Amino acid sequence: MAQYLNETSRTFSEYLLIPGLTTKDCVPNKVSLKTPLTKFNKGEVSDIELNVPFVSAIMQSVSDDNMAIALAKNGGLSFIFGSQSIEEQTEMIRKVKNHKSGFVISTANLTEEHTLKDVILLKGKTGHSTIAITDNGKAEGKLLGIVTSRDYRVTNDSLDKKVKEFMTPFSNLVTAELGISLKEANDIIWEHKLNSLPVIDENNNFKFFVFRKDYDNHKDNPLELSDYQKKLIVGAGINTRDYKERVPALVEAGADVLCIDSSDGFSEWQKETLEYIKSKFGEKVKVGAGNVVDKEGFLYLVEAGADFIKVGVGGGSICITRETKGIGRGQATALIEVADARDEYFKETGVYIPICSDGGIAQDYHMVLALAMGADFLMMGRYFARFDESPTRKLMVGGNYVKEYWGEGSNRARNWQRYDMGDTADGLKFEEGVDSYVPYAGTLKDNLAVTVGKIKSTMCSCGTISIALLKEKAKITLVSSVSIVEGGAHDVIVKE
Ligand code: RVP
Repeated sequence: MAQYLNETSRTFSEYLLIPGLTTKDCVPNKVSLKTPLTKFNKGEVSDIELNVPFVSAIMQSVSDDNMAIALAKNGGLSFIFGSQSIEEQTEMIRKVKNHKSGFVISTANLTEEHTLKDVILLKGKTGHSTIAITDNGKAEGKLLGIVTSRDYRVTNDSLDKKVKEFMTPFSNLVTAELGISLKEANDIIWEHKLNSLPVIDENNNFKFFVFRKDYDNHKDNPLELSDYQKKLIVGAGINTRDYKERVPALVEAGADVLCIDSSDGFSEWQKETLEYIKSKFGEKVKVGAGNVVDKEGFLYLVEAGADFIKVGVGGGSICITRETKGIGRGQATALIEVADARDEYFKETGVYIPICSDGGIAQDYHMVLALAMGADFLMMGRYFARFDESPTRKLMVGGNYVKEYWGEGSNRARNWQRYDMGDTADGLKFEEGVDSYVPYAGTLKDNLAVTVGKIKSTMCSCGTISIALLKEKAKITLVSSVSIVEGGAHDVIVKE
């Protein structure tokens, strides 16, 4: 006979936190949101700790290299989507690992033999008015000069004039050597009244520009998540099909952590994938697994070697898995059970396996609830899709700016490996996700600052200044549908 669970499957909106004693030293600027990403033994710390407890979803419409750079600079981490070729995904990883704040790899480059017409066309195409002139016209060629709009007058000069006749030649340029810090580069820019400073290696090969206007944007990222070489930390999504080729390529490209991406992770495919990775690379390659929604699924993947476990089936904002397949569990209920299993496992073995609550965060306060219920960090798609840094188009719809956001199980993404049941060879049999818009919200940095501010304030109301304390001390209550009405503005006419 089927087993019936004596529970109602619940979601975050059905709970609230009860304030605890706020002591005088419990103020937002003392709150730490540091949290472990991968497993560790009692008394030790995780090899990777996030500075804010957020990771961006493994989705085409959310996590590319641009998002990964922005999020790592602000203390979180992106898992670059795996539903693309191995070459494309590794290229994105390389771009994140090679990123140096404030050091820009030039995308507008020409040779001396190009003409003023080429300069004007390139400026129109790229929007950049500073063009590097190199021996091969590429960003990594030998630097011969630069052209800026101060070097020519469109009204007077012939369009056929060669670049070498009007560029500022190398001999007249102030340059800096590779290895210089952003602060030192900025000092040179000010001292010589420059707008841009080319950085070159010992053979005069062009490496980067540092721009005057960028310094202020880049100097202030105190939460930046970087490795021992000061390179940004980045993750990558993988699947249970091509991992024998994909994983070595991602490791070689510098991915810091991997995650098997699946809507239903309680499977032998995941076990095999984990075992393969651990036997080939040992503990130096970190890999998360999921998604699961109960203790059984959690323990299965932990025993197979997972470094963290992702929780959630069917709760994503673009996800219709519950409607189409009838599988899933309320996100809060799933999380509470898995967190309990994680704590029990820790008590028995001394090994702490971080868990990630994935999907279904619709309000900022849901984030604190998820952390209080035991999540170590949260994966979000909709939240990040709204920002400038997400890879999708920004459009005007019905008088408002929106950004596109589509599920990995939608026809648009066609990520069949994520929904693979072992026999799917050539595509999705049915959709498990939708194609949608989300309201455009501006920059990641600005939005994250507000969200983090709210979380810290709630944590202080609960009398806690760390995520570990929040988990230990939080008092959580169920709310009735009537009291949910009481929680919003009610019985007043709200002014527009
Ligand atoms: P949300 O943050 O609520 O937008 O949810 C994002 C999560 O939804 C992802 O991390 C993933 O687990 C899930 N997802 C992604 N695509 C789909 C789908 O097409 N059904 N679901």
